[in-house]
Amino acid sequence: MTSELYGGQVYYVKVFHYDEAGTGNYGLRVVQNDDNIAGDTLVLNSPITRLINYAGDQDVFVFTPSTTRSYVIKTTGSTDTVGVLSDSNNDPFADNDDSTDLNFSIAYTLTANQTYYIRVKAYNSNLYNASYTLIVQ
Ligand SMILES: [Ca+2]
Ligand SMILES: [Ca+2]
Repeated sequence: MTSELYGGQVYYVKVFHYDEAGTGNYGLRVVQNDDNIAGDTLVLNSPITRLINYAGDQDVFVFTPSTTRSYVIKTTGSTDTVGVLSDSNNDPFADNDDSTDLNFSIAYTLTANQTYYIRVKAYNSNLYNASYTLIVQ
């Protein structure tokens, strides 16, 4: 089930067996809803719009260039974003906060057929429900 929950409130989840007399084990997990849990694949020149779903949300995108050259990775929109570029070992090697506006923009020479990870977060770690559009050019 999906519900919007508010900070400082107490919530109860009642779990019961479909069969009144039934017993058995079950697992229960509460996760924050994210539009980017598995990581999205970024395609050259194909903008992708996602949300900072909750405070502290960091969306991760995967990009594998087909040619070695300089690429520009940036967001557009009204959300103040921060971007971090990492290599296939998830080691960050470039980051940016603001470019000509509050969107980040990273220009870097990337190697063909290497996997890169782009992490997008909001500059304001309390921000949520804020959209941005990510593009690699
Ligand atoms: Ca998200
Ligand atoms: Ca920014």
